[in-house]
Amino acid sequence: MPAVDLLAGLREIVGDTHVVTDPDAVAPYAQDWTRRWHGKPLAVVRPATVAQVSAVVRACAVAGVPLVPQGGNTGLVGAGVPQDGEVVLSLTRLDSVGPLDPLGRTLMAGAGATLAQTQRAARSAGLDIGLDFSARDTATVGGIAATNAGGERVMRHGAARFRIRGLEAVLADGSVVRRMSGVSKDNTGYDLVQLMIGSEGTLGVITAVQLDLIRPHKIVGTALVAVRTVDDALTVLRAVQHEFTGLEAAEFFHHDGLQLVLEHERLARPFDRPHPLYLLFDLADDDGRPDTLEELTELLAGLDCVRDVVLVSTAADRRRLWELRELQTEAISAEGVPVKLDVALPLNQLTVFERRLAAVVRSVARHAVPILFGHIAEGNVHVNLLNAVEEDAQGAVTEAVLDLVASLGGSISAEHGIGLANRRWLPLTRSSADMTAMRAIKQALDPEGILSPGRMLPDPVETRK
Ligand code: 2HG
Ligand code: ZN
Repeated sequence: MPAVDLLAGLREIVGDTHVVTDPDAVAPYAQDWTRRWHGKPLAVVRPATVAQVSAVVRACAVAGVPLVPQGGNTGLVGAGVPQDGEVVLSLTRLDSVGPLDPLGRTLMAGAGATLAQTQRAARSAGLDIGLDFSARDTATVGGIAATNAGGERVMRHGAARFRIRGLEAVLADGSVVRRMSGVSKDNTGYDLVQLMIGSEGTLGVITAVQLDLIRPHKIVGTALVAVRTVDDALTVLRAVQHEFTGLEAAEFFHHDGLQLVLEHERLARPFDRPHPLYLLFDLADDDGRPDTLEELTELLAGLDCVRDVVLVSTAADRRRLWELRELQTEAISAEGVPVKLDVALPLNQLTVFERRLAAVVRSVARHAVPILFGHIAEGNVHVNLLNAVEEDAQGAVTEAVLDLVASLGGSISAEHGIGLANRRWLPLTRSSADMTAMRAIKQALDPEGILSPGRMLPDPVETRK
């Protein structure tokens, strides 16, 4: 079918104004947040209901034109960015939130609802989503499900797949699967919900999500602890975990990243003098002990590896400390387009990784500046490399770092996904049996390759070198 016929068909389904082809209007959908991934889509289509999504998918399938689902476009691996000629299926108009079931502790949300909207809805009922990260005002729950997003609360509440009880998705032929009974025990056949989660738009278009709510603990204190090494940070973490049960989040960043945040965001320095590494954590009131903060102060004062501490308890002070961590992504992007890698190491290999990384990067990109930060409890390091995009044009820098990660038994994608950015390196940590099984699933659910082709799975002929 010629492109004009497809566009006419799409206009009939969603209305003229929601088939966008004007280049200026298309631009925000055609490029990712980091400015590294972009393409020229045939059109951006903005359906408002699952029936319209289904009809759009069917029309694209009949025309043989591939489509890429897109939520808030905050992804970092190019999974939701169009390649030339594709249709962008924007889900932001499916933004309903509710109903909330306080008894079964679930919250329904359309794929286009933002994380912040669902957080507000859950909190107004004294509950929470158990998921949080800095892109909360833009990232959508459909994208969060499609990428199995992680973030800052994973150590306590798990990644997205642990926080989602059910979902609705449109398959490649336009049919709709809906598993949203809310029943928390359900062993009825293959778990299509979990299969869709983390499939990055390659197996289906997620249109709605049923979130599994938690009863939040009150955060009594947030600490920023200055230490020298990652091992020191882990020592502090273990000591806190040994003494208290309510550790809610544990993050780390280095002095160079902090410096960028302070410069770009014009924030006040947390300590009088610089330190090599900072551990940031939230402590919740699980133990119900009246003197938790005093006990924590005493515990930290007794640890030799602690060089300095800021311990706060009010919401405003806590936010100020968290900004030092959460604004790293923006501060780095303000410096330039980074090569972004998102890896996880076994905790006992974190120090080795950090120690070897600089030399490994320097061997392929002499001018690269690595900025490391992340979620220390999961060994999740966000490796941001400034001044490295050119040397990475053929993937040399990425390959060097991911080889190191794989050799240390780590994961080459901890929470951002595979998308376009990492697909070449999937076989580094996935066996040929794994790859064959994954290809068979893709082939079974999307035989014509309509949904996000080329994302996640490398072409069979694509080799690493
Ligand atoms: C975070 O933890 C996000 O802030 C983004 O996962 C990480 O910018 C990054 O590399
Ligand atoms: Zn992260």
